[in-house]
Amino acid sequence: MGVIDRFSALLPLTAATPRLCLGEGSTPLVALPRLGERLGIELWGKLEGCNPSGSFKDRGMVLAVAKALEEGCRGLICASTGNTSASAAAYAAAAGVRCFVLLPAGHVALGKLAQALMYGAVVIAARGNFDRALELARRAADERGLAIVNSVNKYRLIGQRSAAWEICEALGRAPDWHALPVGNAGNISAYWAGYEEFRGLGRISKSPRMMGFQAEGAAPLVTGLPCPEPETVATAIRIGSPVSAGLARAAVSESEGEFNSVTDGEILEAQRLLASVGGVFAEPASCAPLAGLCKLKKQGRLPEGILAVMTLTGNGLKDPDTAMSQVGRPIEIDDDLEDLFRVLEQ
Ligand code: AN7
Repeated sequence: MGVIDRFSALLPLTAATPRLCLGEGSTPLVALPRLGERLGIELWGKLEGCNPSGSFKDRGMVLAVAKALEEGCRGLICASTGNTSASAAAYAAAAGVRCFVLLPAGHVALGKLAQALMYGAVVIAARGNFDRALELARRAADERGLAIVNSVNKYRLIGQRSAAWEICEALGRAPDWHALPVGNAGNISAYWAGYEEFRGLGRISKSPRMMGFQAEGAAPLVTGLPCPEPETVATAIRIGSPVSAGLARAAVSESEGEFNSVTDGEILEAQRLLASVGGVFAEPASCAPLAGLCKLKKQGRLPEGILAVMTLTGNGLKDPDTAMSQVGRPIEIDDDLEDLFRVLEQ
């Protein structure tokens, strides 16, 4: 069952909305006891990399594309740091509509590029950053009658609320803290809306503190200043002027949460930690929250014993280059038992 069928009662569907589905949503919420012990908290990870295109984007994309089909669209367009394009391209393929994706040239992880091309989208590498590519996509959508499937499309964030609902259903409550990476700031806004909606329905009694983590080189919500030249190894969140900045600021202030930034070094260290101590391989952007929790722990600002959920937004396999730049190479041996024993004894 996908997001549309599982949450049909909570989504703006009509009889004419196609029940599009690639098996998105219902992702694992896993306890991370070894990491939690180090941090002195009860830590859980929502594995959004298990979605069909390997990131959380599928939750909102399925609804955005279904509604675009319902409205008779001629084609889809988006700008993307990579994951939105992979997701849009996948649902466009499944729905049989054309898809144009604008990517910041040279700054998209290899796996995401492979996905968009393989799903058959028209892939356009625009020289310039994501923020500029999004402006172009919005103009083109307006002037050429294409459906824009970035998070300026309201259905994207409505569909993304489903992750918060799943967490509440799985835990039987909301976490004390919810930590996630922030780029264009849509996801943190969607989670907050999802939690608040469940609180309004009496399904939870309290919403979590929303903790948003940005990369230091692309942290406009932390500094409060525009960031015209965003730069970070976490290319997914290499965004300087977040479209949903206002919603995200409201989410953080209403929930008494905060925005914070982490360095690229801290992000990469957290990526290795999550994989080697947690058993979860997530892409660099997804590791900003763990980096942030580690930073707060060091500063003595992480309350003991709280229940915290991190959204692990994208699969680690999407960015093999960044992963391989941090790890060693395999130990090569001849196909010989003595050779193998020498390694086992090292
Ligand atoms: C793995 O694909 O913006 O704060 O164009 O791919 O809701 O933008 C991706 C964003 C976090 C940030 N983690 O979420 C895009 C794009 C991963 C991401 C974010 C993104 P938002």
